[in-house]
Amino acid sequence: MDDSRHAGFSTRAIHHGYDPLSHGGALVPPVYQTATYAFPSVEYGAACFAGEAAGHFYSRISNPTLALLEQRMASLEGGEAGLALASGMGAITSTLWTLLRPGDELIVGRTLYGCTFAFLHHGIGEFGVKIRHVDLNDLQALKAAITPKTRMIYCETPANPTMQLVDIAALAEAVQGHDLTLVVDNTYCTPYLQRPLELGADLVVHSATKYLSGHGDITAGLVVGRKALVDRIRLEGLKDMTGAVLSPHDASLLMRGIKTLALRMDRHCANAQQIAEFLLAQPQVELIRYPGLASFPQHELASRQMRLPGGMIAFELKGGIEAGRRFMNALQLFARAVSLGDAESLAQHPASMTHSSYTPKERAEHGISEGLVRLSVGLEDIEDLLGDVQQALRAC
Ligand code: 4LM
Repeated sequence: MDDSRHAGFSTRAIHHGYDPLSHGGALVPPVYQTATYAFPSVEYGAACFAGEAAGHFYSRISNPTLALLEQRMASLEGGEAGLALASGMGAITSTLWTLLRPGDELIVGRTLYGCTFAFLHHGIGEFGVKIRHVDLNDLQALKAAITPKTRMIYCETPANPTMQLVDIAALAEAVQGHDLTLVVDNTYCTPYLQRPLELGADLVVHSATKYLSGHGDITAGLVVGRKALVDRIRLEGLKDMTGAVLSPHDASLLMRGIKTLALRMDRHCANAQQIAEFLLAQPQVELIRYPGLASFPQHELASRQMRLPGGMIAFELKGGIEAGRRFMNALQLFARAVSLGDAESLAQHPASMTHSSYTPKERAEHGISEGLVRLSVGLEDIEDLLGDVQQALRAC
């Protein structure tokens, strides 16, 4: 089934853009493991380089296996075009290096993944781009922060690791008419749970290392949005600046993961909801942030913006960082590991791991408490996961 544009989410995740009968009947798309491409003539090669012919000419720029992945992801996110890259950081840096210039201003959400924060403050921020953190749900503060030099607004929702949400539709409406690009990191949700482009964002970026691949065996990144923007990121950011190229073999593994995305996300969310409800009822728990709990401050927004509340939980124990350490060290089924979205359940400590690129003062300013524990709830049997959390809590 090649023309699956109007089919359902999972049908497109499995079939979009590929017809086995055009590939010798191969049910699974072939892996074009090639760096370069033979031209039928000098003139054709020159036309490819001039952008006048659509053919592939070097795999740093495009490759048929990646092109299929890009087309499929564009369909799932509801965007015109996609771009596959070697990691989430490859996607983020290629996008920002392309769209920002010295003197430009960038407004970002209050909290971001640690390496994104480091790239802003110690990377592009040192090349003349001014970074302002703003609570993007405070539209008055946002409007006050926008200047004629503001070229981009960038956020994560839910934010890693605080779980704070941004109302994407309200944000897009508030910045309408300004000459800027609204970029949303959709890693925590995937297009199965949330589609920022349909809510008014211009670009979506992903760490496809997480739920999209789903099996913890590759690093990958994606950008999706309007073709003109994505083409620029391909030809400037990826080709000339970062060179963060995804390997064709990893693109094939990523497409394999995406086929089961909806099934896996349903299970991640169902498991996380039960663990969150269990934790909420425990006397040792000081606070818990999970969008599926009625006590979550943005529960109504979560129900409106996300199909399901996701597989990530942030919580803190009454005993603070020491109790958190004891809890994590006592876990037997959850692995103590960074990353997220794998079949395996993972637990990590943002202050000393994923967000250690913030100084303690910066963590306090950006709402990341030292005792916060982050869970990426996997696909195991819920009874086993609850049993593990229960026995680890006894150690606190
Ligand atoms: C982690 N995260 O949190 P690559 N955007 C978001 C992320 O969470 C990440 C990236 C981008 C974690 C990695 C160790 C919201 C990463 C960066 O790791 O470059 O694919 O993605 O545990």
